[in-house]
Amino acid sequence: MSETTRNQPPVAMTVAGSEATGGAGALADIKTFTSLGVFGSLALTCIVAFDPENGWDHRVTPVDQQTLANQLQTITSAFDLDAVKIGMLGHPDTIRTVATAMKDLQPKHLVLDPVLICKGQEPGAALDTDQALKAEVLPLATFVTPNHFESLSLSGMESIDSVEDLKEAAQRIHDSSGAAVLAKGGVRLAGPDAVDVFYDGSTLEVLSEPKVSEVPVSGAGCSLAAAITAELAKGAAPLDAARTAKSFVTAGIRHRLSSHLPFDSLWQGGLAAEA
Ligand code: PXL
Repeated sequence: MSETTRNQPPVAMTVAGSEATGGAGALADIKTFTSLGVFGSLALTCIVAFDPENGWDHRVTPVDQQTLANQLQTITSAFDLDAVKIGMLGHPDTIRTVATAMKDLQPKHLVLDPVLICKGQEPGAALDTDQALKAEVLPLATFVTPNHFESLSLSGMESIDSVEDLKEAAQRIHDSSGAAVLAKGGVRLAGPDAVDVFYDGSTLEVLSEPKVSEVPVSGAGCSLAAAITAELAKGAAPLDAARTAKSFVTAGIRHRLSSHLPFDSLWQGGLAAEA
């Protein structure tokens, strides 16, 4: 059913895992879309339930490939999507299913949060995922938002210790993918500011906000990429989308939620609470 006279919100899809507490993953994405005035749909890739009896370790249950393909088919048949975000895929098979769907869909905006490992996981766990993500999904992305660890992996650099290093990483990742890049320094770069570097092949811009917290906050990466996706869905230019997303996340960190978890969780209502 369609009524052309009605003012409809833009529609975005996230392809992401559920993290049950709602700090990160698909729930963070959908809350972000809603907060920024975008209708969200979800193709669920896996279910993460932290284990409170074992140091809040990650327990990951993948969604089977046919069920994921079905969700992608439903959503892409129902909507002319304004933008797509890809979050945690977690397994090479999942990467292949999603890459196949995205090759067919060719979305105008495909924002890739190249989630390799979550806080507290061992880097080695991600190697096969890492290769498949680089080979199959990165070339399809129009925008990619690597954190410090992911920037090392995607750029092939040995270390990223300064803003100059982060600029080089952003340039290398753009050169190999063709995507606009927001390489995030976060709390991994020393200094009073949380610094990210934007590069799209012509504009190199350092985005900087005073650090709110010296420890990582759950959901910051997911919400940043989701906010970029929402802004692109609304028609923003990539650099403007990155700027708005950074303000959204900084306010969300200021208003973060403490709990029994060993880390705080970003609150997507932060920016609205400050308005
Ligand atoms: O923050 C990365 C992330 C993304 N998606 C899911 C997660 C996590 C980290 O815990 O669980 C589903």
